[in-house]
Amino acid sequence: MSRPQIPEVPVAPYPVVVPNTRVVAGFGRGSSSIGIPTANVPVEDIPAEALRILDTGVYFGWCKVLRADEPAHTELRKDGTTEVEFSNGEGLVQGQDADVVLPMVMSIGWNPFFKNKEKAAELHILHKFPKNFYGAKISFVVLGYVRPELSYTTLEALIEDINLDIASAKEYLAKDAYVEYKHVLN
Ligand code: ADP
Ligand code: RBF
Ligand code: MG
Repeated sequence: MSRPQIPEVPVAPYPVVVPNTRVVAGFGRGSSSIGIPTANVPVEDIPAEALRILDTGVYFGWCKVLRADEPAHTELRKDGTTEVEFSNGEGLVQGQDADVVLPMVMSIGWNPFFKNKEKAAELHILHKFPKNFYGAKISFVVLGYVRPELSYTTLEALIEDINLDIASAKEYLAKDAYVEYKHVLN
């Protein structure tokens, strides 16, 4: 696929800010089948105006995870198969993993490769976390569009494209004009 050119500076309609949403459980495939974990956020939590701009596709920007002051508990996945431990971000280090602005790539859509029946919004954060943080709060700012969501003939092809998305995000988020928007989350 030829990839759309990403502008040197963020241009309208970006930045799109989505404050104070929550990390929920998806199907659990990100880590297990792809090796790329994604923090899923409820699509219903994304304001309608933001969702109009963030049509389906792959995006990049900054995010911030905040520990939620709630007791740890388990929740059943939406498909009812497994229980997920909601630690709410307990165990994340303040200023290192939590309450710090981190780079991310994001996918919004129907995950055509997996033929999902529900729209998902998920962020892969370019950071090594010490543990899962289901139930934590998360805010993010989207600064640009990378490509449309696609179906693939193989899992390897999907992974290869996600790795190219990550490389693009790293390249553009290193530029001053993109770094400037980190403050939006402070
Ligand atoms: P699910 O389908 O439930 O979202 P994933 O396999 O995508 O399952 O795993 C997602 C979880 O992994 C996230 O909710 C988060 O708690 C954790 N996680 C660990 N590292 C990362 C990371 N770098 N980016 C996003 N989520 C991460
Ligand atoms: N899924 C697709 O079916 N097609 C895609 O083009 C696609 N692109 C993605 C790009 C990024 C940066 C990320 C993080 C995920 C993408 N996914 C895509 C979603 C992937 O299928 C999903 O993360 C797993 O199903 C786990 O939830
Ligand atoms: Mg996920």
